Amino acid sequence: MTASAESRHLWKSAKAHGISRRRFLALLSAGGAAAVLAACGDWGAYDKAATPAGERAQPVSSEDKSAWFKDTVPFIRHEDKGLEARLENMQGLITPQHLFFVRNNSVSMDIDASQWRLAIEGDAVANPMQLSYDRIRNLPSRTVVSYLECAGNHRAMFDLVNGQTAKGTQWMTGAIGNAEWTGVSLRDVLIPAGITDDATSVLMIGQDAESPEGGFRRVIPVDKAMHPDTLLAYALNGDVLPKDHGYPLRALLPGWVGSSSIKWLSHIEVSSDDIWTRNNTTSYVLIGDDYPAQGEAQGEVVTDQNIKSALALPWPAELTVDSHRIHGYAHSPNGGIVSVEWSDDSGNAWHPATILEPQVQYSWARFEFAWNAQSGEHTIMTRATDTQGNTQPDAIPFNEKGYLFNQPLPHPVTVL
Ligand SMILES: Nc1nc2c(c(=O)[nH]1)N[C@H]1C(S)=C(S)[C@@H](COP(=O)(O)O)O[C@H]1N2
Ligand SMILES: [Mo]
Repeated sequence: MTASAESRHLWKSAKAHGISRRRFLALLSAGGAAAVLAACGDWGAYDKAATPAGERAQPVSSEDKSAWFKDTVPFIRHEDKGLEARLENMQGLITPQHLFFVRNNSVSMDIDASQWRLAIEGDAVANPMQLSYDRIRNLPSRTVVSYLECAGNHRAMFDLVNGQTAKGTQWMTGAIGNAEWTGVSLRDVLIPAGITDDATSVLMIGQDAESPEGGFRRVIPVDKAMHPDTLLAYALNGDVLPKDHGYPLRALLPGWVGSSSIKWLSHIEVSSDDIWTRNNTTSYVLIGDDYPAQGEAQGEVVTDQNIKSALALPWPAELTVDSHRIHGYAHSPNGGIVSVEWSDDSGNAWHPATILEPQVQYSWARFEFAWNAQSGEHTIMTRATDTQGNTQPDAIPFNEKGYLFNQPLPHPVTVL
């Protein structure tokens, strides 16, 4: 078929499905033939007939119940807010789900996937729709390997290393994990929903409750939303996404602050305007003398993470007098890690560590080096550099909520 014959054919079927000429043109310009076909097909209709989305799922927590589903023994527990991973428990590149940290702003949700729907709406979609779990799992799938890190990972170091306490969960180095995520590209649902040319922001809302705004939420710019590796994930390391990590569906934004990877996702609002919510005005914003306000935010809105490295050792660590294989993890949102250096004399002399392959996509890198432990008190520091030449700075300015601490960490080690 020629292009014009094809579009005549498309228009005929759109008209037969009660779609106006105006809406047809909007669909076509936003998402091409795929968007028109989706609007004609039973795509929307199928799922719209079902139970409406957004019904409150049951929170797990009550006075006598735990806020988590998973066994909390392997973790450092921060009240009901966080299960911090111990990097020293991790043996390889991929973090198994039972060692993967959890960060909840309310509690883990228990959602019945057969009742659940993902609603896609807003003024910048021509064809709002609701998708069932089965429908989403039927779409073309995509897998990415990526680390996921809380913006507040290393927050305790503002106090421990720089002597100034930041507000929030005092995470050490374990608010991070590295996993294989499988789902669908967010763009593959936004296009059939008829995302329009003037779409600016995409707000994702989780089904957890109890904040004044409703479910936990984060707005992202349309470019990040349309990146093929921005996922709606239903699987973690080849298994069904665990409840603590957002079952049935979560967002996964490689390289971005963990808080943008919304768990128990139930609503996506596509808007032609900027959207300001708690999580881009007062939370996940760098607030401090060095950070000017941005839009309605009280400082600089945190988007991507920054380059860091940490040792897979308890803090403080105890070792015997011996030669040890010391290992750890380094990661950057801007591409692969090209070097990690270590120092055991407060950063006077730096020595190269070995970077271990593979570093797939947005994965973190493993590194290791041999260290000849002599009895006494020591600190070991590490410093990573990525393919773009970003490296960990000697000092970073304070911000009130303690995000993005990435100075080299002076890891205390006692050798007996
Ligand atoms: N719905 C919802 N999504 C959420 C959160 C939340 O509390 N509710 N926490 C966010 C934060 S702050 C982080 S760091 C990551 C943690 O993901 P994980 O618990 O799967 O490790 O989830 C994000 N997504
Ligand atoms: Mo977070």
